[in-house]
Amino acid sequence: MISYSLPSRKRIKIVALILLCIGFVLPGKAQTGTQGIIPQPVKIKSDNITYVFSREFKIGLGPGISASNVTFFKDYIRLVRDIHKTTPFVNHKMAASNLWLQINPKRVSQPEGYTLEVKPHRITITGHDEAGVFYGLQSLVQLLDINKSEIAVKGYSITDYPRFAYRGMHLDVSRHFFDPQTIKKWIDLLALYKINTFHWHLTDDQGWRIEIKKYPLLQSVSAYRDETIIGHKKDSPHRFDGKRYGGYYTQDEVKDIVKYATQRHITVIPEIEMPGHALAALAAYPQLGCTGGPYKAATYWGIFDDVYCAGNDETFTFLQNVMDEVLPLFPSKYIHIGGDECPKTKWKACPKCQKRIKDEHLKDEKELQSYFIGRMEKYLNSKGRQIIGWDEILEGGLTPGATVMSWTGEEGGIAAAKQHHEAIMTPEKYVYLDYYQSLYPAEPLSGGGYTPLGKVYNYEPVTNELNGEEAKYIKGVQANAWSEYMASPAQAERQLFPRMLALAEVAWSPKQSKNYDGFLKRLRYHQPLLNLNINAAEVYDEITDSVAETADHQVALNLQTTLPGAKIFYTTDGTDPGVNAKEYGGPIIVASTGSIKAAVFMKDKQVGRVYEKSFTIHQAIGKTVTLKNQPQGGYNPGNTFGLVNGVFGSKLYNDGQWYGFSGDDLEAVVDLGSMQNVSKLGINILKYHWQKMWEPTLLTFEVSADGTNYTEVYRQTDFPDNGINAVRANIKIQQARYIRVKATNKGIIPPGEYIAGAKAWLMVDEIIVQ
Ligand code: TNX
Repeated sequence: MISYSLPSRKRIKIVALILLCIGFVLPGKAQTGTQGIIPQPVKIKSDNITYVFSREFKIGLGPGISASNVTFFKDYIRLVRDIHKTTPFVNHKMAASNLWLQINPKRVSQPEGYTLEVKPHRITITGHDEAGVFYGLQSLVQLLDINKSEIAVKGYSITDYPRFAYRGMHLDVSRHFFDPQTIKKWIDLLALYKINTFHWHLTDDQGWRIEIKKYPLLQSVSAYRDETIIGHKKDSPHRFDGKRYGGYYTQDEVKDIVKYATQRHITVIPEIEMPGHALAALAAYPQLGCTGGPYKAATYWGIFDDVYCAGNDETFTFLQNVMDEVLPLFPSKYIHIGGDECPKTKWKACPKCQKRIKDEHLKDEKELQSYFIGRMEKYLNSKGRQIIGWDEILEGGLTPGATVMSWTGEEGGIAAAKQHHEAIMTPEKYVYLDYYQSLYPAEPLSGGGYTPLGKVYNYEPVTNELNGEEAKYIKGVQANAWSEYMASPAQAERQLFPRMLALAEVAWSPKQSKNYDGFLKRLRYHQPLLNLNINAAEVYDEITDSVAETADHQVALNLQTTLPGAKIFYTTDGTDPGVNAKEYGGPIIVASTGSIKAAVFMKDKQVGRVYEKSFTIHQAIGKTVTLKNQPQGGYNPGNTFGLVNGVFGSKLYNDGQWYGFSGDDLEAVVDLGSMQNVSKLGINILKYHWQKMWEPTLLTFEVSADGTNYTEVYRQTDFPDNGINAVRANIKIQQARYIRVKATNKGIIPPGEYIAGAKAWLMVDEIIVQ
């Protein structure tokens, strides 16, 4: 029986035809050759023999190996086999087998490890355990040469085992729902790349997605929202599609998916969010919120003040009853209880929560969060399970057996490991697959950050801040797929693949064998994504750039492509570049205002899309800038040149151009180096209240001859545009050497606004002097 998740040959042919017709060269895809394995094995040797698959291909299963291990392999062979349709036949005798599978923990000592030997007469996989045998098969799938009329595989000798025991992939099904068939298709992909944990984010503000029989309103009310925001949450005013949206997995569907995953050596960890991200549940059971409601499942993305009431015992009864139905469906040792992004505003004003703080002798609302998590942990421990929570469970103290999933940075994981708690590294900066993978303007709408393939690939989960003993508590690594901007399986696949393959290599391969160019070489030859009809993004070889300062303080644009042997051609006159344009041969000095367009070419054919960057060249370019307060977090480009480099931060706000000050003011002084005529001053201010980015309450420009005595020449208090506010002040022409820009941060986000009470970000870029 062929699994329905594999696409038909016809669809593959159509995909191949479309790829041929769109006229781009998809590097490697049309070529034959050694694909290599992703993730890179510990040891791999090849020789000159070739094993050709016979018509009656027989797979032999040694003792202890269940036939379910070969299901995917058999389906894949059937899918790609050109000349005949016979399904491989399974037996139990080595002598009668073309492919022999066996378990031998003495020969392979590492759990989940395997050896794979391709000899002229037989292929043999020896696993430490069944998982090892299974992973050997996944490697074999990736080595198959299917470009000829028969399937063949070169002679290989492989020894392989994982670096980390926990190799995870997360999927949010609350913001967007993916049907069981799609989930199974992706589970096949996880298995193919040796990821062994599927973290299933089942509940959130925008929808509750698992059937709980005791609480039928979770199905009829919480599983649906009235409508869904259109576009990015930062856009204002919010626009909606007016369409009711929802769905949930029945317990039978959940069981079926867990079984499907288990057969592929994948543990499914369910996440039931608490105490925050709970709006969908509160919509059905408003008595579980501090104010009693009414509540509605959220129709846009973000953080919401209404959370489970921590003072109400009924909340715990509800969550325990939910767990009583969840636990039998998921045999995993770990249960994820969320714990992230729980605003404390409602708890502060809630008499029940305040009484709980008093009765339990807690210091504050942070400790109340810790009490909440601890109470649920005790319950789950009594049922033989351990909890995992996002790093905010460190607030108010870690509960005894908690494993920390470190997402806001690496600090949470480091802190947990130092306290000898297990940690799983999932820092958003490196492994969030909802973030942009390309900064090209044509890139589909994504979350707020920038995590291109190379950044995911080069992430190192064990930081040198940990000593050898502490490092053992880093159990592994996971990539997260939050689905706000993944409305369809095709959109999700474009975000997940190939970045998930990079994560797989981080999780499995030895640290010393990691090599991004080597990974890309294997990726470009990689057949399975194409064969399995995965809508993988092909943008990784497109141009990336950096804007640098030359020794004489000019602006230099560096362009790169990771495609070996490719050339970059560019223009400065606004036309699209062809092979007759200028060939890029090193930094382009940008001396005048205008835009540079460029594209990658391989043997005279364009690869990917056209790159474009605009420059505004003005008097402050490359001049010394002194900042009173330093920019912070993801909005600290690490130098001041970006403020005077001629490149403006874009609406994406993730392009490394913006300087962000959380709660702090901007005070910048530009030294022009000499007295100069000045007639126009400018700055860009980014205002996205739904992204906590606020305009200043006051902006002033001042000029000075000596850097001590300043004269104010301009002030502005209104910044009406949602998005980029381009401040351009024409001033009375005068001589000055120093320009001072002051912008007063909004401070604390006011009541009634999104994330009221938090510090506002003041976002600025490019100080323009003309
Ligand atoms: C933060 S990561 C969240 C999610 C969002 C995500 C978007 C985490 C534990 N919480 O609720 O979907 O950012 O990137």
